[in-house]
Amino acid sequence: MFTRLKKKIAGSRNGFIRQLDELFTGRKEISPELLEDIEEILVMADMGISTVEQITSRLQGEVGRGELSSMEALKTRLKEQIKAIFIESAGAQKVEDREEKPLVILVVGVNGVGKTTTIAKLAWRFKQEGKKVMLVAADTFRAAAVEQLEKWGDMLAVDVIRQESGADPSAVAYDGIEAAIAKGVDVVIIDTAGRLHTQVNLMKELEKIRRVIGKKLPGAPHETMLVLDSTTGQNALSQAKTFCEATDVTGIVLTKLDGTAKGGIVASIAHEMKIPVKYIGIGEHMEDLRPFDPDQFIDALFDQ
Ligand SMILES: Nc1nc2c(ncn2[C@@H]2O[C@H](COP(=O)(O)OP(=O)(O)O)[C@@H](O)[C@H]2O)c(=O)[nH]1
Ligand SMILES: [Mg+2]
Repeated sequence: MFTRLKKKIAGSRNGFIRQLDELFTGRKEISPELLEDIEEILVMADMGISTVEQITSRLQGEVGRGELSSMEALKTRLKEQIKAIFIESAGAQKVEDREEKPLVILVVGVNGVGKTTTIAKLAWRFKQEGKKVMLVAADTFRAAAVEQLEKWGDMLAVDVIRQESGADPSAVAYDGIEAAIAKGVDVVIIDTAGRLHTQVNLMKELEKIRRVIGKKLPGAPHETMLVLDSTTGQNALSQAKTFCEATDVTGIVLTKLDGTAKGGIVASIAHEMKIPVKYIGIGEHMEDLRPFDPDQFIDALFDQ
């Protein structure tokens, strides 16, 4: 599993991590210029300026106090600083460990980020754990979206609740919760359209879905997962801000980390949103959705 993760995020490892390594091997002393160069590489890797400033100012402090005497020590501290950012934003309960039944997961995010595929992968994970899963096609805006979810439902042998395209998403969500309760389902995953028309409309649509779900099953949705495409870089961050203002996001899924050399976006999102990154997507296979593990991720990134 670790080897596959390493292989899948090779883009970032051969990208900004290699640049850092070249910097560390090419320089003899820890100078202000070296710290500036590190800063530049991290910013270019989509880590975001405020995140990078936090990291380098801490490193600067340690250098100033004479606590970092070798390049190796500096590299280790850099790794630890990035890991600390992930850990600061984590802390929330794992989705898999939640005990609500049915556990209702609402999946939001703009078109094309990987919501529907992520839902299929989540369904596969829960099924592996022996749980009964149901999918709800509340992305009623495009007929193809409903068909795509149904196709996954067939492949995974999971029920999909749908209505005709153009139906009210909250009505489909309501049907879904009702069916899930009736059938004794363990996990319900709701796909949404996530049109970024206007902030107000997005908010209204998501709030209506939530309200309707909560009416049928108090406390639901238990998780609202925002899916972001890591290849869109800082754009993903601005989407995160929009969605977090519009609704109560409890976790983030960062997809397509196999398709970027700028894995720094994970740290940027974790640091600026203060919402845990719960899963990462590293490919098209079912096993390519992984619960986000900061230690493992950092090791896979830095270990050559
Ligand atoms: N390489 C890669 N592709 C992904 C990943 N997640 C999703 N995709 C692809 O992204 C495209 C859009 O996904 P889709 O689930 O339809 O996005 P949606 O519009 O948000 O529902 C599809 O071609 C997926 O196969 C990932 O982690 N890695
Ligand atoms: Mg979709």
